[in-house]
Amino acid sequence: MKNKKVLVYGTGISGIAASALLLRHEAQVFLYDENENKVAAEIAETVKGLDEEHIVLGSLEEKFISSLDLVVLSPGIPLDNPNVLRLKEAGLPIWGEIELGYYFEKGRVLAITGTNGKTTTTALLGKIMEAAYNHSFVVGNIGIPYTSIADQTMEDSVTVAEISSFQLETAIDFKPQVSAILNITPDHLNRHHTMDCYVDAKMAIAKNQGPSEYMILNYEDEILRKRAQEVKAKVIYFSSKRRLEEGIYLANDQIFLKIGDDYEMIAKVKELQLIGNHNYENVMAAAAMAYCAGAGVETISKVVKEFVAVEHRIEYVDTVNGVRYYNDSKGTNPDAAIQAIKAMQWPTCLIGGGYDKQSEFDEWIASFDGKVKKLVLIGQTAQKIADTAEKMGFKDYEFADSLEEAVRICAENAKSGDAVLLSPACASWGMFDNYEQRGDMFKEFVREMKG
Ligand code: UMA
Repeated sequence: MKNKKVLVYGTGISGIAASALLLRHEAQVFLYDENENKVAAEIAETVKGLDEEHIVLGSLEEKFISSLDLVVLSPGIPLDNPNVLRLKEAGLPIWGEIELGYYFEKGRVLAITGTNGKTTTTALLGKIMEAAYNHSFVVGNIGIPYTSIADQTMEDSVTVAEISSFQLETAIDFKPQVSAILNITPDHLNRHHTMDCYVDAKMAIAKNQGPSEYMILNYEDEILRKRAQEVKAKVIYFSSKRRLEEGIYLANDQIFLKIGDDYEMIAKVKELQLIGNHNYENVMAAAAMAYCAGAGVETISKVVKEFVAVEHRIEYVDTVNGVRYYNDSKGTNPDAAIQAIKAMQWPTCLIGGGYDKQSEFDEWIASFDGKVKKLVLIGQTAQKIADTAEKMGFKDYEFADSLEEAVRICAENAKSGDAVLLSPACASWGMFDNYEQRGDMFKEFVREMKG
């Protein structure tokens, strides 16, 4: 990278970490953002060694483009963005931030993707690796850019990476020792345009793997079972519905691992702190990945039993006036939000709506199944969801102008013994910076009510 002139595209956490990494390796970095209202001096302060002259905002000049050697894209930038197309036409290599991290990787990588459950599975696998090996890292879509640690990796370190479909679009040589796709249901169709393109992006996690690597797949996901035929890695399945001849599966409320000569019971589900069938699938995927990466069954079994839910994913907040409040801000698509509704065992006031990713909400509303007594809608998709609710005969909805108002409406409608659930089925963008901020604000409003 020394003396290479690199354009780092996007000034979010990926762009900041990628720029710092490149500067440490003596590249000539230009950090770029399309948003011309950003303040160059403020951005420069986020990266050690980067001055204001190396921050580029707004449009990109042809002469400047032709002087570049490499482009590093943040995951939020679509490949059909007009600027990206210009950079490509200029013949520049376009690397994703993950690819740049991988370029500096010295150890092994275990990578997880899927529509839902990625963060929980990544966090759990990270804990197993921490218990099993001396040096491990947890990175990626979970909120820690790969490039922030990539040059600290060692020959004997293990990097556990949550990788989104956005990040996989720009993977080139990225090759995990063990990969996993947990499930695939429609999501991010505004970015990928078609379901086939979305599935292709996810499958790219295994494109460089060969017979010495492993891929863990959900046997109950028909798309994945079909696409497994094209995988060159050794495929190991998990299933929450049937006993498998080889793989990891749930039977009689116990998780069994049956791979090669090993046949072990990993845990009884009542020993786990995680609840819900989707979480048992996450545990099975993490356990299978850990096993294929060489961790011992005893360690796997111990850590999966100790592991507690991650923040913003069906996270219990508090009980106020007898009403339980749950934060599922990470429920950013209908399928994830359905899992949260399934986990509720009480009449529930639900807060939904947000950024429009062109999802359909029929199945989400069908999953209410008499359990949701009130739906409070916020954000760009509020009217679309209301129209779907009307179509499906669900009339107990109301609109709110802010999350705070939505929490207040729920509190007024919930009785002692009920639950209030923030599980929007939509991304947070437009109203919030990210889902963490949305979840944190929800928790703050709940705490204010409690006084
Ligand atoms: N920008 C442009 N042009 C565009 C779009 C964005 O210039 O067309 C600029 C914005 O002005 C902004 C910057 O790009 O300054 C933001 O870059 P980014 O959106 O890639 O955000 P980061 O802060 O770098 O965070 C990204 C991931 N964000 C997205 O994929 C949208 C984070 O995932 C991830 O945690 C982080 O990298 C570290 O790897 C978040 C996410 O929402 C959690 N992911 C989606 C999801 O989980 O559903 C995929």
